[in-house]
Amino acid sequence: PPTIRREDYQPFPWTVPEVSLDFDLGLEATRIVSTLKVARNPAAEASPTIRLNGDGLEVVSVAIDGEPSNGWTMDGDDLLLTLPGEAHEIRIVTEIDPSANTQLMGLYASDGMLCTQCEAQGFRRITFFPDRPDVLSTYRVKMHGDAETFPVLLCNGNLESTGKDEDGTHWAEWHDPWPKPSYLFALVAGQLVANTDSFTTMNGREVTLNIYVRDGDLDRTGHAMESLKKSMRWDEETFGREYDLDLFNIVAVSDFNMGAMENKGLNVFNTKYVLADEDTATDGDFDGVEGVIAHEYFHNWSGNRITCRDWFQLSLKEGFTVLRDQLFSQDMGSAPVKRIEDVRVLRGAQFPEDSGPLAHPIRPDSYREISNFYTATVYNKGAEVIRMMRTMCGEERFRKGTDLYFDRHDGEAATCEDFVRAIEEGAGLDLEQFRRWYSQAGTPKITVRLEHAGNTATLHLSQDVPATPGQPEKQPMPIPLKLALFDRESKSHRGEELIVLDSQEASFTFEGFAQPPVLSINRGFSAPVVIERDIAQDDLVFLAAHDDDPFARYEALQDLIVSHLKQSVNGDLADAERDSARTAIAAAIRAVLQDDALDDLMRGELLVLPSETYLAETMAVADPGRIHEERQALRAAIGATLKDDFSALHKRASAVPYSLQPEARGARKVKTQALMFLAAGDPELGRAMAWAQYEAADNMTDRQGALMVLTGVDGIERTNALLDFYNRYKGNALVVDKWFALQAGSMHPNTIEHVKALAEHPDFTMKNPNRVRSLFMAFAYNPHAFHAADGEGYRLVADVILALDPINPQTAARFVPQLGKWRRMEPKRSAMMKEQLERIASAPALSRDTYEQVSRSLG
Ligand code: B3K
Ligand code: ZN
Repeated sequence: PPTIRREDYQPFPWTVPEVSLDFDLGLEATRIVSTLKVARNPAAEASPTIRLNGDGLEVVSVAIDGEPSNGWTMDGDDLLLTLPGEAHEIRIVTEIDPSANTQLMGLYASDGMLCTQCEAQGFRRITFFPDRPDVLSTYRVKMHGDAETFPVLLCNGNLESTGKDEDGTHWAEWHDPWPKPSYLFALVAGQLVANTDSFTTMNGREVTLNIYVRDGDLDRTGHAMESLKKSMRWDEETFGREYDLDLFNIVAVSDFNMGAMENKGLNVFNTKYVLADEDTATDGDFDGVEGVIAHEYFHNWSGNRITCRDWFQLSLKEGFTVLRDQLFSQDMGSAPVKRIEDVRVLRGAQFPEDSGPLAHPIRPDSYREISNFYTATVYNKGAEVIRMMRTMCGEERFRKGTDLYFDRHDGEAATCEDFVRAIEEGAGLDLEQFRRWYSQAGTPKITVRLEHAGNTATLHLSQDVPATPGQPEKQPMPIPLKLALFDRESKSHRGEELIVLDSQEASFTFEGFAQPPVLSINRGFSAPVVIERDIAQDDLVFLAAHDDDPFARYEALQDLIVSHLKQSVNGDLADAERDSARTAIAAAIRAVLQDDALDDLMRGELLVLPSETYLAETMAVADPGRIHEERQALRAAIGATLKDDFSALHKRASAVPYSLQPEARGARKVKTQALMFLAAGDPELGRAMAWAQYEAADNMTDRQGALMVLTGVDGIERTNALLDFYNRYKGNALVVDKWFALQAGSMHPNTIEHVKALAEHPDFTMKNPNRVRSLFMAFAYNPHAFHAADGEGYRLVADVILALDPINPQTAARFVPQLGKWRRMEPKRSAMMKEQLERIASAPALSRDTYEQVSRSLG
């Protein structure tokens, strides 16, 4: 497959101001009549040929200006037409079989209904079209279908008319007044019911809101609706963005490749991010719904009103929209806790990407399959890059920058450069050198040393941006670092400062310190970098107890644990040293348990041990087996030492009745964490308490937490709880997904056998992405199981990739990065991982998606 390059961008020679689509809907056969008004694009080099992209389509007929035409040719999957004049009307008929569409791109059947997914290049699987984001058109769509099979007919924009035909069919005509690229087109047809509400915008316009679901799911849509209304209000208040249609529809579908899709006026969602109630959804699931509803809604401005010129600019809409949804969630709940969670995601998913064979800048330079670039780098690092701009200029000036961006580029297909320039001018911020964050991949590593002499503290900083594929040499990046210098006696500091390290090395002096201060740096995670600090264990203990920046406090405790685990994994510790480090860590955790100034949500964050994946990431070459052993041993040691403290915590938290208020949510969070430590420190006690929590649970958070602990240990409680859970929830797909995921993500030593058995379970299917993810993604991201010493985990994941690739290449390719980590593993595992990649590479007829990921991983 050819490589597409950013520098080759050319505007499309034709404009398509108006599109009209006529759908004759059927699950097995849908006929589409597409009428395009096209005109020469004055801003592009003239060409008499128009290329209309297709993917697996056959032409039924073509007419130009009302006359049937045979003057077309195919170039691969694309349709080429020669047009003599300045403006023409093209009419094309295609017919497709949605029920055979297992890729879930384009128009497909899900659970008896029809729905679409067009981003990035799905529209070309419906009809021939210039399927690129810089061709903007207004759409008029007429949908016809059987009234019983498809009672509800939805499309983008406004419903203009409906009618019935004699033969039991009916129709609806929709018009979307806002010009949009084809990737934002959507339709849905099926048996659906709606939760209907309304929202009055800042200018007093009444918007009808509908959340469409399957009959029976309606009573689980309340949280999604509340989240939508909060998002609409927040975007008005925080970014001045008002909704721009009289109707906003959301539809939940159970077969979906990702979380959700921001189609204009008709967001299509994975049921996982719509349906929630206390019996079936955890607190984390509630947050997921709120965050994704917000994300898709915010795209209406950052994505739809202003879209991307080409797919290299994806972070323009995704990075910015992730930042917007993060800020929203910070405002809706606990800001520090949300920040810690977001950093954990970045470190768990993006740092490994940035340090491996698939590393790419947030604005990539080339791709073969764009679906492979919907990555943690484009999304989450993209959000961090814009967050740094906001940190450097402050909230108010940042808002001036975004106002200018929205104002200047409304209705356009823009670039990342357009965004940077608008922030630069609107906020009055020099971003000349900062643009390197868009072009250079790799996580900068900052080495930090604090020197003290006389009354002066001197901070020595240096940065190193590691080489990444295609980028051997790097320029220094501007790194905004928030810091504070603590006085040891008073345990306070003189105020937070922001410094920007913009050269390879720099020193900063601070006067008036008679005693050496304790340095707190990268507070709030002000830059997405790795900090290597030369700091004494006692100082980390000090910061873990006294830092007033919640993120920095969390970080100090993490650093304390990470540096200990790195040493013990390397076998660098004598028994006495290990004991003393464990004692120090347990003491720091006890301080967290006893600190009355902390709320439980934050306490819960502080209690999360660094993940095995993150630990592996901090080592040049990782031995996942050793990491697992040492981390588990530390958990057991802490659990044993603090048995009484954790038992008391569990008891206190268990007395808090269920609600969605922060206190109750915090209680549930620490309750399950206490169980995890107890189960490691005293398995018998942990098992008994987990079983009791399972039985007493009146909500999914407690029930799932207890079951998670039980699946990790042997015993009759494990069997009974798994059986009970399945029987209680069978038929509820989202909860059955949890049942699969808990077992696949388990700490149990036989997880791999369990996963193989579950793949034969009657409820398992490769056709449903949620189910595939719940079993196999959970497994692939369960380090101790995936990295089994005999290589069986690698074989299993390679088998999954090969079996899934012909069915759903997009989802299959998402498994490849785990095997792609082979270069960072100890030699035995490394060789086995590489062997599996080679086995996949040699398979015939790989999809473009999987082929690209495997070849980059081996390259
Ligand atoms: N924009 C979509 C992602 C589409 C992914 C296509 N492979 C959802 C989102 O980011 O909001
Ligand atoms: Zn998005």
